[in-house]
Amino acid sequence: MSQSRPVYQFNNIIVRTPSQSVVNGLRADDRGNPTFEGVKAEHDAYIAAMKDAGVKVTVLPALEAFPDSIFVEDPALVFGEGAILLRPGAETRIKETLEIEPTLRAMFDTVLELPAEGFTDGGDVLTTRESVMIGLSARTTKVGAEALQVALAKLGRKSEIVATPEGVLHFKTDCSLLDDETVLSTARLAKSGVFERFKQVIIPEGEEPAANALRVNDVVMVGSDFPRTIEMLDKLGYKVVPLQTTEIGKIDAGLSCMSLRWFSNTL
Ligand code: CIR
Repeated sequence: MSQSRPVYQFNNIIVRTPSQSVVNGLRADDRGNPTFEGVKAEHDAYIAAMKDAGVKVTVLPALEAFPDSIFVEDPALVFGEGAILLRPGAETRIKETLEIEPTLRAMFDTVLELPAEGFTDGGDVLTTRESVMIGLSARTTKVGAEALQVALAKLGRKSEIVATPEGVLHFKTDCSLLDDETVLSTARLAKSGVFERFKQVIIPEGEEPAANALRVNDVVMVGSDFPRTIEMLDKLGYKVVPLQTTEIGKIDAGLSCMSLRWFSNTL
């Protein structure tokens, strides 16, 4: 289904306050624990930037039992037309879905569930104007991705299953949309040919984590630790909002992970 409004236009987001346990969040390589205060400061700045970008922010309470629950993007997928409850592929995260479910049922008329087999993390899902791209990864299995395709079809969304580069946590770890026609991607992901129908802006070598940027309305939020990416996007005419991601970066997270975003006609 193609929509009339730009895919990056949002007026609603859900975020979750970080728990003290966030310092124990999952990570592939240990570069030391993030500090709670640092994560909280980065999260607070993110919420402020979202409000500045014109979205209504619903803030859910911290969940001490779930260190990674600040990353609300992974247990669900939301659109104006409905929400889908996902099945995160990390054992410590799968029950985050049950925690976010009541909020989604209260906010959306349609909430779809996936069958209890296979796994899908929201971090592997890139919503584009023409289709929803689902990246296979260590967190998203083929069975999970196919089940998600069935749910997406019920919401009238076309989808496609694509590959995530080896060793990369999520599909969106390595890419984000800059606008309806343009994708920001690492060279390693672009090389797979997955973005041939898009204009592609390639991340400067050495700044790969900057690929998880986030276009919200008029602005592109980008990690402030990535000056060459910021300069490149600025020169291309994007209105860049640098946000610190140093602490959440230690637990393999970027900017898309911290919110569920949608456009509601009934705001
Ligand atoms: C995890 O490994 O699940 C978290 N430490 C990071 C999740 C990042 N989420 C995302 O990219 N959507």
